[in-house]
Amino acid sequence: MEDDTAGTARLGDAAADVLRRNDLGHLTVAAPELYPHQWSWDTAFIAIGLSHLSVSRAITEMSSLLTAQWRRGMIPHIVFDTAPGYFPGPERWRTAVASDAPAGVQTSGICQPPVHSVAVARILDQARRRGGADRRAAEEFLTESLDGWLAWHRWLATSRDPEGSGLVEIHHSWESGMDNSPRWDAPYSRVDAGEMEPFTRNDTTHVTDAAERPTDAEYRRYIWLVDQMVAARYDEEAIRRTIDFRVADVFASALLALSSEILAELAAGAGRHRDARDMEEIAARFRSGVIAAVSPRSGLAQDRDLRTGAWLPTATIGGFAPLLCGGDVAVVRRQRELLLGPEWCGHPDLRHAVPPSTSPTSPEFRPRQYWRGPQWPVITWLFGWAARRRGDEALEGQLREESLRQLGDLRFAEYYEPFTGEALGSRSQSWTAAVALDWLAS
Ligand code: 2M8
Repeated sequence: MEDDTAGTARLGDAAADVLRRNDLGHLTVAAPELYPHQWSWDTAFIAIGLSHLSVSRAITEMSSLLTAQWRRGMIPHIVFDTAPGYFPGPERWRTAVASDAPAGVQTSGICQPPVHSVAVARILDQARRRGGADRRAAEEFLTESLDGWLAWHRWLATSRDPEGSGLVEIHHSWESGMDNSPRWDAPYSRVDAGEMEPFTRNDTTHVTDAAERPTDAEYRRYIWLVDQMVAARYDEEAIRRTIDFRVADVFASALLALSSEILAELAAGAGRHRDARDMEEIAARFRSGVIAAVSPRSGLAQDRDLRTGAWLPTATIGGFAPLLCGGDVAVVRRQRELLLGPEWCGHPDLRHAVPPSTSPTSPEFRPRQYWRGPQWPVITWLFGWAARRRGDEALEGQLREESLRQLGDLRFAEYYEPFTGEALGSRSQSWTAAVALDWLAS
């Protein structure tokens, strides 16, 4: 058997190679065929990986994303490159109807979870460790980009939580990043996609088995919602009045709390104390919102369907939101036990003890289907990183070790079948390679 050092070097080289191959110079595509553009939250993870290869390239990645920021602060979920073939492309998003879409760049009209300040902080750490020109470049980048990140968080905290509930409202499951998770089944059951302009999906042609992707019925609803947002000219108030999908997303809320806490530290470090206080307030509000959403029965945090007021109790990885943002010691302790227990990472049939996207004991669990059961290396990383930040090195160590074993297949899959360890979805997925690099460096 190969010794550890050789295995580690091989994994690091292969991961770096994926990022190089997916690099268009100013941005890294999320995956070579399936996702030939820049995605918002992928970018943050990719930049973390890149920071181990080149601080300046990591900065370019984040800067490119910021050039696509909408004027009121939203960071769009896709920044389109010129590659054809992804659906829905700019012609369906029609963002020119919006009053605040940026000029000179084509984007989608929705957002994704806010993890960007995690990347900015990580780049800064790396750069400070290296010193010299890297350090200067990263500090300059922070000064230049800070207003953009602050505007993004303020937009989420106002436009997406106008009533101050402490939970982020989403208008499409693509905004959650966990597109077809069973988290959204109940709200989607109330989305009745009517007459619409016809469309052709491309995604299913880029995976071995179309069943690894969302169904056609799900896609009809996805596109229906896009069309509804276009009809509302991407005006947030009009969208809230007219759209068929309005859900409070507990996972995105936890990420906003965590990222705002980090952004507060970054702002304070840059001498921007008023902004730092604002970010601390946002962090506190969303942390409370997440903790208030925890079901005392299951111990998991719940999303909420804002059209009916119903809490959504499905047992998915989204329920572990408090492990990301903290806020209640007893809740975090119970969640840690749950995560390592037999319904999750400790399930006896798992090939690798990392969190599945849906509990294998849940009736909604599907081991091969996208966000309905497979394990996502990027999500494992997120929980490991948050554990370490909380001082829980034991949990981080365990997730890191198991994740590195999973990534040892060198496929850098988008997701993995939890029982067999089979690579599924796209291969050479950028964020998977990026987290491999970061695990190796930590
Ligand atoms: C997946 O989502 C896109 C739509 O945004 C798609 O299926 O076409 C999700 O896994 C999402 O979280 C991810 O950011 C994106 C690119 O990796 O792919």
